[in-house]
Amino acid sequence: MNPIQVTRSSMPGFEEYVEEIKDLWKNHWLTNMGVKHKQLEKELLKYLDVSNIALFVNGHLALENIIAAFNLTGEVITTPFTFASTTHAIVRNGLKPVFCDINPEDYTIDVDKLENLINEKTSAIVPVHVYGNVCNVEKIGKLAKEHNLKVIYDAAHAFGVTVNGVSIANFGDAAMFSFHATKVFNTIEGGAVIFHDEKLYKKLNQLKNFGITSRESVGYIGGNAKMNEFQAAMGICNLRHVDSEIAKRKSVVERYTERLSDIKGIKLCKPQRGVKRNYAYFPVIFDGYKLNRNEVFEKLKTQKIFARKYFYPLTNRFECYRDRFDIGETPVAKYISDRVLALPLYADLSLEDVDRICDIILDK
Ligand code: T4K
Repeated sequence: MNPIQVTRSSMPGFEEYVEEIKDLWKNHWLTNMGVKHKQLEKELLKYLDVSNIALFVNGHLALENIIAAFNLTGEVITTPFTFASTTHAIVRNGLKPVFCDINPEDYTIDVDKLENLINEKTSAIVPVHVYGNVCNVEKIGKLAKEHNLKVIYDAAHAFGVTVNGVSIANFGDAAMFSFHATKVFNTIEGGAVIFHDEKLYKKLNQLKNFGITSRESVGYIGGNAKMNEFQAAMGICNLRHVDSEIAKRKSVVERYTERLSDIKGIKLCKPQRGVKRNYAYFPVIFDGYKLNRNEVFEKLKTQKIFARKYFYPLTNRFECYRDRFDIGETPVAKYISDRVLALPLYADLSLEDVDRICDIILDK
């Protein structure tokens, strides 16, 4: 049996990609906001139904740069149930992360615990649409308005998600998407920031290009975070197929749901009302099941099936943060992180393989 990894990159046909990159041999323009970059920007604005976008070499630097662009100070409230990137992006901007717990239903920030963490030093909230589950955008928006805070969503997992017909990208002051190889939509490595204030376009493009503001002036201490033309070309191709890839993921998720629902000790995420999903991840909680999360993980591994403990450990347990910040009490996040397993999910995962994975979990 071939190994099954937690995910597998979606790719266009080889010929399709080769056709897309052919022009690059004509103009020899490979990076620094070239024609493919411009084309992808335009197509993504349309696909995501938004007004402003800046592309980046990866999602992490997209997040770091949008945080930098807002000139935030002091404390930023976020959740620890996420990939390292979210917390690192805050800390690498010289800001202090303040950890809010998550809610036990969809694992996004617990809005009932959020307000207590806001003080005079708070400048922003960075909530995570984890697994593509949508945060309580209304309540977060209301609190942010009352306390004059910026909201930057880590929407790394949420490409293509809509809420009551509105693109998830439209909420908050900005939203970051990851276009990493493991995501629903990929540009190999890549990412983007969607934002409301159109003045940010120029600044973000300068920040990602060493802070260069004109031929002979450098206005910001920027880095290099530009998406190159080969990445953009991959994005142009993958965007043509993303809806059918999401549809294929949907049938994988439906099969898992059919097989694993109503089993004592196994909990699945419930679909959220009004949300059009992208089926990015399939997290399962093992709580009181005959095998615990680690046992299921190991059992699958013996059959060369590599599920992943997304997200364990919590970022507020990372050794690099120990003794540096108040890691806070986030008991629900800890509870979920100790019990969650992301099962393999990708467009081309066959339903036979889904059945095999379920049979192993269910001891059939
Ligand atoms: N915020 C959140 C909430 C995120 O989850 C992430 C990234 C970010 C921010 C930052 O965005 P980026 O800067 O990455 O754009 C993976 C991804 O590398 C990472 O993008 C992702 N989150 C995270 C949840 O998962 P690892 O360490 O698990 O990756 P790795 O190399 O173990 O790959 C996992 C599986 O994916 C492999 O077993 C097979 C498959 N795979 C992997 C690669 C690299 C492919 O099929 N093709 C590939 O090219 O982090």
